[in-house]
Amino acid sequence: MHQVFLGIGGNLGNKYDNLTKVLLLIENELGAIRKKSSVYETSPWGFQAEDNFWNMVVQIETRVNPNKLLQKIKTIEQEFGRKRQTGNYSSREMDIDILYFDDLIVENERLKIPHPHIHERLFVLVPLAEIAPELKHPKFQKTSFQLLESCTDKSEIKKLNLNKKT
Ligand code: PH2
Ligand code: MG
Ligand code: MG
Repeated sequence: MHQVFLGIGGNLGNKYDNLTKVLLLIENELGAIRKKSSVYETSPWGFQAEDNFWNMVVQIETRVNPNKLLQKIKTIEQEFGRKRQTGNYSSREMDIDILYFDDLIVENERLKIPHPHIHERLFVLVPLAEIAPELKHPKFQKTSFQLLESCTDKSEIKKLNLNKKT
């Protein structure tokens, strides 16, 4: 079994419904969810857009290899009407990124693990440090907490209280 951390999120459509649905699809298609962060509202990183993102990080346990996992992820993203754009970042209903896959390092045209931008993004580091503060980045040899401490991203990020009955 492989331990995988996924960063998920989107800024189009019904973000609550989309996250609910993607968690089900992840459980059904990829593997059991072991840990789940809170949901964070985050401003678009690296591009301009009207709509904020909802982001979270999950830890799953899976049997499939990295290439197969990527293939399955793309199929799930398409369920949300995701259109693949080349070039710059754009708004989207759902994005699922492989952050870590065990302590594997993979770098080829199709796939880069660990995800190359983890250390630069609060929308990844904050939820990641919430569920796995001591997890070590296999390339930088730094924990999520240490990466968060040295991150220079100043984007807005706000934890949502989705279960609060007020
Ligand atoms: N994803 C991107 C680019 N920018 N910004 C936020 N806040 N959240 C994202 O998930 C995100 C982003 C590329 O995948
Ligand atoms: Mg992404
Ligand atoms: Mg992606």
